[in-house]
Amino acid sequence: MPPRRIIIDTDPGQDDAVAILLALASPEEIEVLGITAVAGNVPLPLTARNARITCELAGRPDIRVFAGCDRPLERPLVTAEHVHGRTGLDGPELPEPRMALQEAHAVDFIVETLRREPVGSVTLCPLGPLTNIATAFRRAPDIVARVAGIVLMGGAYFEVGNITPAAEFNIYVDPQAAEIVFKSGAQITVMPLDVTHKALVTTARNDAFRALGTPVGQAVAQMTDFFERFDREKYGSEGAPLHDPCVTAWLIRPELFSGRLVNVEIETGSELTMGMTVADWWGVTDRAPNATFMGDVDADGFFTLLTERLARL
Ligand SMILES: [Ca+2]
Repeated sequence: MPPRRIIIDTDPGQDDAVAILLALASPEEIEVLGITAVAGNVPLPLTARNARITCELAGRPDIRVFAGCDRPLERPLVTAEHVHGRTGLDGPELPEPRMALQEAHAVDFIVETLRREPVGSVTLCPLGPLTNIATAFRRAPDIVARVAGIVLMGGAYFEVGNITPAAEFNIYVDPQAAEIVFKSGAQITVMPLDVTHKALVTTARNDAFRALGTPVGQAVAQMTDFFERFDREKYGSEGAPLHDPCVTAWLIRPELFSGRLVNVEIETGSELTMGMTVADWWGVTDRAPNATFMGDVDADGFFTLLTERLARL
C-alpha cells in the first residue's frame, strides 16, 4: 500500500503537535502534503507558529504550513489557554520557527490540492475547529466528492462535553462549520472524547517518552507534563488525554480503534447545548449514517505505537 496522502488541519496545541510528530515519523503510511493552521486552542498567529515549531522539531522544515481562518464562521472565537497555556505549546522551551509560512491561504491550498490530485487520493485530518474545511467546501463544493475521507478529532457522545457540559471544544468553537462538514456527504471518521479520554498519558507512559533520550522525546514529555495538570485537576484522571494523535494513529493502525457507523448531527440552535454532537449510537432514528464514530481504543497499543514512532525522529 502506498502511503496515505493527507492534509493536517490543526490548531496546535500540545496534542496537535504530537499528532503531527507521529505523522511525520510514519512515512510508510502517511505522506503529509501540507499543514493548514486554524484559530482554535489559541489565536491563528500562534497556531501557525506552533505548527512550524513542530515541523522543525521533527527535522522537517520542508513541510509547507499555511495560515487559514482566524475566526469561526459565525461566532466569536473561543480559545483554550486554560488548558494549553499562553502560547498553546507551553511546556518545553522550543526556538521560534525559522521556516517561513506559505503565502497562500490555507483554504486555497486545500481547494487547489483537492482539484489537482486524483479523485479519492487525499485525506483531510482536522485536529481543530472545522472552519478551514467548511470554508473550502462552501467555496468549492466540487472538492467534496474528491476527498478520500475526513478523519477528525471532535465531538463526544458518552463523555458529552469538555468546554461546556454538552459540547467538545473543536465542535463548540465552530458548530456551523461542523454542521457543513457533517452534512457534506464526505466519508467521515470521528475520534470523539469517548476515545481520547481512554488514551491517557500515565506517568509510566510519559516516562517512556522521556526515556527516548531525544529532543523530541523530551519535548513531548514536557508538553504532556504541562497540560496534564489541567486534566488531573478537572477529572481526577491518572493523566492527560492525548486527543489529536488518535487521528494519525488511526491512519497507521486502524485496528487499534473500534466504533460504529452512525448518524451524527450538530447542535447549532440552542446556546445551552451548542456544538453538541448528537450521535445516534443506539440507532433509535432512521436518520442516515454519515460518520464512523469511534468508541474504544487499545490504549496500550496506541502508546506503544506512538513511543516507537517518536523514537525515529
Ligand atoms: Ca487540536
